[in-house]
Amino acid sequence: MTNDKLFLSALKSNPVNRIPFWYMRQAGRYLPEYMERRKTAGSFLDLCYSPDFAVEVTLQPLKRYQMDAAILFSDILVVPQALGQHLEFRQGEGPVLTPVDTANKINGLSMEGFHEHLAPVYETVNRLGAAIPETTTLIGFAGAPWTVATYMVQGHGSPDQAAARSLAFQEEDVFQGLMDLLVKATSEYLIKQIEKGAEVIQLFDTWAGNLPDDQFRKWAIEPVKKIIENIRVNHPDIPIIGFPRGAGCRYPEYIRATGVTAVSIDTTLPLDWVRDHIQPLCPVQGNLDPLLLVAGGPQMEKRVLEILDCLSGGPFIFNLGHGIVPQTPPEHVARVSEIVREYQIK
Ligand code: 1CP
Repeated sequence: MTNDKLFLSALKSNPVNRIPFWYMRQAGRYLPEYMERRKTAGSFLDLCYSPDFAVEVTLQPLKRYQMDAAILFSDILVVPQALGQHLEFRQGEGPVLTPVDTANKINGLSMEGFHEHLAPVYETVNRLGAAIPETTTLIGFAGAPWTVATYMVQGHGSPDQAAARSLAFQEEDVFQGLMDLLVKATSEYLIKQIEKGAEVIQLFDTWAGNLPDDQFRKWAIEPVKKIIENIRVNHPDIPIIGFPRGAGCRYPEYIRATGVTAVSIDTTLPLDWVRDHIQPLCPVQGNLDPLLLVAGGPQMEKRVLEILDCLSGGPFIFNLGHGIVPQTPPEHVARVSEIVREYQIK
């Protein structure tokens, strides 16, 4: 055993005496204290850009469940906003942006004022380093360019990301221009987070799974590979977790080609396949279905143990296969946390 924090040990494939855990979207609407703070802050974006509130909200789940990692409270869409795109979060509707779907509109985006706009986020990261418990690891994050672009081009979330996929097919050069800008912006954004104290980075590619394989290489693998190269120039050892959600059998190619340190796996991957084909390549994080966390009871508990039994023999971090949903009962999060904390590695 080393003196490393548990989560960092698992990311280095070092031995651990229990399985570290945290949950995607661990801060947010399922917590009454979050809803209370959002009300007084004004809006979701007001929370993201207020270091006082963002620190408080990041810490809320840790106080209840003592996860091994804290994730910066922010959103992947602050990056397009910092590039000059209009963004709002409407109650019950999710994010709404003014679509950038032509060469002209994409050329209207710029990095001028980018870091000034994001200064409150950097300040939050800086303060979190001192605010989290000593054994907890601080995760910084960004959306991967493909996923961020799907919102930028369409102007809102969509089940099929049709606007971005169409633009990429019909006007590849224009779309490439947007992706190049996102690679540059995201690299700089993450490097600043690391300089301010983020100890691990996670890149969320929520919509990677919808790309055909040639497009997956071009828009999910290539940009992430470049971002990782840019980060590693000055931060060669920073652990970077990739989450190419829905990538299925393309996970091994993604791991080899991008150079990620570890992957977060979604709910669809068979556990024994992950053990045999992914864990030999890198540490794995995942993958309880967030809707089982809503359901609770014996079904949830049985699955938590199945995941632990199958994956705890290799480098593993317990997590969900996607983010916590608002209707999740906090007691179920408490129960899963207890099971994982008490689990004896065989
Ligand atoms: O209070 C509210 O109403 C806002 C709800 C909310 C929260 C709590 C949104 C709006 N974003 C967040 C925080 C957030 N988002 C975090 C930090 C907190 C944590 O993880 O504990 C992170 C890492 C994200 C990342 C994010 N935002 C992703 C990637 C991961 C994923 O969940 O797939 C995506 C796709 C977004 C966009 C987004 N932001 C918010 C919503 C409702 C959405 C999704 C819209 C859609 O479904 O298309």
